[in-house]
Amino acid sequence: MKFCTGTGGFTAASLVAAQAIIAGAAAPSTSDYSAAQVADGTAFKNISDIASANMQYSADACTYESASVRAEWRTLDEATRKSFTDAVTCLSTMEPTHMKAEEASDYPGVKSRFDEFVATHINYTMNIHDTADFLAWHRTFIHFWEQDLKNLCGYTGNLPYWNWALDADAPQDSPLFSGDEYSVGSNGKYIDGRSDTWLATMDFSYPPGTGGGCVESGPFVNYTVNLGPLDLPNTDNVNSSFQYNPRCLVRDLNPWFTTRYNTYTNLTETILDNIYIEDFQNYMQGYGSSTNKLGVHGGAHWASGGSMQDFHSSPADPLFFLHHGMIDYTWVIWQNLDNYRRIDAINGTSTLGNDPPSAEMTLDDIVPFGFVADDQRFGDLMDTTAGLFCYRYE
Ligand SMILES: [Cu+2]
Repeated sequence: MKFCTGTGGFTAASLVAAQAIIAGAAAPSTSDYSAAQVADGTAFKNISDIASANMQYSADACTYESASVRAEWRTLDEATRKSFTDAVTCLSTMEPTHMKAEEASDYPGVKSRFDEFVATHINYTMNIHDTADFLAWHRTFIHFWEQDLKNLCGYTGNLPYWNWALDADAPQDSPLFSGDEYSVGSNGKYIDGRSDTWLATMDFSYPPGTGGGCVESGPFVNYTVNLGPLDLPNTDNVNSSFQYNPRCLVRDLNPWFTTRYNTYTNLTETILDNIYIEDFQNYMQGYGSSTNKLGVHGGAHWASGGSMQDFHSSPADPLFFLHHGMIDYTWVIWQNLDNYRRIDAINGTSTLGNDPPSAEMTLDDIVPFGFVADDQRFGDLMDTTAGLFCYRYE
């Protein structure tokens, strides 16, 4: 077990650790740490350790010890990284498993098992973002993808995640995108001479990133994206949701976004400064704030470029699943800093921005997974060490 305790030397943090494991004690807040500890990742490491310690007190069939461990990409050995990307390629070249023959004409762009995930996300986009089940739906979506990598493609590891805070200064220099055979594929080929992009929905312009073209080297150099884009600025979007539009995988890693939205300060404040689920989920997605317009969730989507910027078809880039691993990890920490109050905390309806208006969701609602898997009861998706799930992060 690679669970390590803090490096020591910060008494405030050890004090917090001692308090948080007492049932019902308040979760730590930013004021328990210095600004330097928040900015350099020390506070994040500490709250991750506290959340892990708290998880050891739950006594389900799935225990802390038996839970599978999801680790950050760069900590995996080379063989595990390679077997992961090989399994992704397997999924993207495998026939669909859930779409019925008579449905194929309605989903012309669904050519693979991987595409069934993309199509399902496209189908439910307006019911899984800025809704009560944003976090739970995406947790479950990446879980089923991880299960397919294992069960259909022989992957023996666990879903890795991308801690973008480690790369916030310069994501283009991240080891994830080195482009060697143990990376998640390179950045896109650099395209010169591009101008700033006006994002009307966000009311800001952003500069071009460090790539912009097709992924040039590494595992996904021959990968084909079949679906989308539906809502990219400056791009020919498809005319219908499931249109067949085969093309290369595009990336455009852009520090303009990560330096604003994906630093350790952004990440740690997301967890510590939002006590209520409605505030936590809004802050993470950038809703309801004029200063945090994208949140850590939107920030890393926009910072990646290509399909990852497309609201509907973003799972077309395998990087989506590593990013959403980090989003889920962030939620796991938030939940387990005060698990008595937070494991089952939900708030909101089932429509984006409650438009059109819909009923407040409850834990008894059924959450749909389309071509991915059977529909699930919302309340069964809240705890990563119960029901469908038995995993934790380190
Ligand atoms: Cu999504």
